[in-house]
Amino acid sequence: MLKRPYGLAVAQLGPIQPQDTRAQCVARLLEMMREAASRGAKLVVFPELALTTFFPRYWMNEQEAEQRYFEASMPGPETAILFETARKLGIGFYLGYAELTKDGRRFNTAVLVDAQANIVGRYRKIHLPGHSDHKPKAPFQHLEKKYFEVGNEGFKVWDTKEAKIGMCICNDRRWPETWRVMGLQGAEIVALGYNTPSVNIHWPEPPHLRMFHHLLTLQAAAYQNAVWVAASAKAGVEDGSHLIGGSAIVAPSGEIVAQAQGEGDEVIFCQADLAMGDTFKQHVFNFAAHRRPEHYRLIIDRVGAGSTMGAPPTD
Ligand code: ING
Repeated sequence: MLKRPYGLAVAQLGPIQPQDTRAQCVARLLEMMREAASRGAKLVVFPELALTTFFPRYWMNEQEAEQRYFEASMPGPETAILFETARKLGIGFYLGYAELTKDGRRFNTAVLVDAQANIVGRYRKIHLPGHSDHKPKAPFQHLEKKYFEVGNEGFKVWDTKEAKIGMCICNDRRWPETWRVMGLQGAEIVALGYNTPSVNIHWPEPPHLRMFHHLLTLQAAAYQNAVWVAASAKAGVEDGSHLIGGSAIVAPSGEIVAQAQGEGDEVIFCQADLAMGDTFKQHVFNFAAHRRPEHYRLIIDRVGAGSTMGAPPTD
């Protein structure tokens, strides 16, 4: 018997083509939201930038990007139906999208919406990968550093009715600090979306490593912070560019308990027991009992790897 059952769903999106409209995309999200609710999910996690094609692969000026790919309000005219349907179904959701703020700032953002369709939390992506310059020789660009500002609201955890939920986005998952900051706030579930190209434009990385590193980071993070992880891909071939699938739900044990089978629209589900996280937090990852921050200073004080080498013992 599960002590603290929590129905957790991930809705993986297949490709969104540049010519696809937001309405077409929202219709796909709604269909998966309904399936998630029918399977008993309390939360369904959608991908990063879930309303449009992964536009950072294109070079354009910021104004054109804003006009075509950013949301000036959330909910907006085309996304309100997501909130209304969530309230009717009694299901919460995580949605990633390109945020244009009232004062004209641009972030790669996700919102956490509760079962009454209230936005309980917002996260703005902090680890922006890629570059801001035009690389005409590259097969495609990765211009998140051009189109988005670094998130200015930190990594937070929100105390929803049944679980403490944190959020991050895509590249954030590769950095242990992301997870530890949420672990130190008592996160029980971390939701994230991602768009991960299978081709590396910087060096000839073997494609199988993309999936390996994706799952490795989720499993390590889940275990080392005793959290449930729900990770949702936008997957498949968008305008000729392939994005990995591999949407997954990972338990605090580090074990993958559900994983997408394909690269299309697909809902995966797990009746999670949040009590598993409690067990790991009480024992092996009892932060208060075992962590020694007095020896961790370099993690805060230093950005890049430095050259201060250790000296041999003197006694
Ligand atoms: N995408 C990729 C990600 O971090 C990437 C970019 C892939 C960077 C592999 C480094 C290595 O999954 C986004 N959107 O961050």
